Amino acid sequence: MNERALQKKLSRLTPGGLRYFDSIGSTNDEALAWVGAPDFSLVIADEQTQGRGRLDRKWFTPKGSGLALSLILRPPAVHTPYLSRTVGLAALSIADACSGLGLAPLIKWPNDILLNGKKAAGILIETVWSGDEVDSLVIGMGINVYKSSVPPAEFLQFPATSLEDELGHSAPAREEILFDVLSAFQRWRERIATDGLLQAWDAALAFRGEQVHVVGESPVSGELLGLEADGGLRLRAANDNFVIIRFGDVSLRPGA
Ligand code: BT5
Repeated sequence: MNERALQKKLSRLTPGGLRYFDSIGSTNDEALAWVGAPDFSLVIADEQTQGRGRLDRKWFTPKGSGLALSLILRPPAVHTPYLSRTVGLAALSIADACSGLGLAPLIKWPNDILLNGKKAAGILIETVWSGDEVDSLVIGMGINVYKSSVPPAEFLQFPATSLEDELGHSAPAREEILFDVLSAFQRWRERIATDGLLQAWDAALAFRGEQVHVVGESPVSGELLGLEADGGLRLRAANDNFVIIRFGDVSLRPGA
């Protein structure tokens, strides 16, 4: 991957700006520090040395192995009521790119993409505020493309995989996958206010109708029913109590 090839490949998507690094700490950190970045600007790196998950967990991106990118959005005011759906836009975009390769992705709400029950991608969204208003959103996406992107098992709480592992043959060049993810993102973004987005997101959820544990500040277990309009998750807990899980630093685990 190099900057010139990326510029050429992505030109049809007219990114607001593009910063490419052979190696970086975290693309999200670079994106957060990019003052005045235009809408749909991108930070991409071949390697991250301090890649971040949620709650200061680590994200593993060895050199030449996967996609580590941060997309900067400057949301227009009309999108303000729907910004909580942004994680769905990102998850569906990665899922669409996987489907385009003949894979069968599912979204482990809120921020993971699973292939065959294993994590192939994660999303980390961070917000830059200007007073009470959202100035920009940084959407970090880490996608395991080649086998070498999969961390050693002792590094993981949940099994991981890569596109190459699941395809059973070599994966396409990362620039191709990036193009597919970003063009899907642009299509879904136009539909952020629609029921169609929610339906597609809902249909892609992993563990629907199954028992899950929600691990986080307020743990709860129940049957996963589907999404709320804001992208929150609806569960049927014990005694037919319906529980809505809003976004936050929660993780799902399958099991009764
Ligand atoms: C995430 O957090 O899944 C969000 C990951 C976002 C990474 C992107 S890469 C570009 C941008 N720049 C950054 O610095 N970050 C973003 P979370 O749900 O908290 O999951 C983190 C957990 O996933 C870790 O504790 C590990 O167990 C596991 N993990 C780490 N690297 C992985 C990998 N490459 N593949 C699968 N699992 C991984």
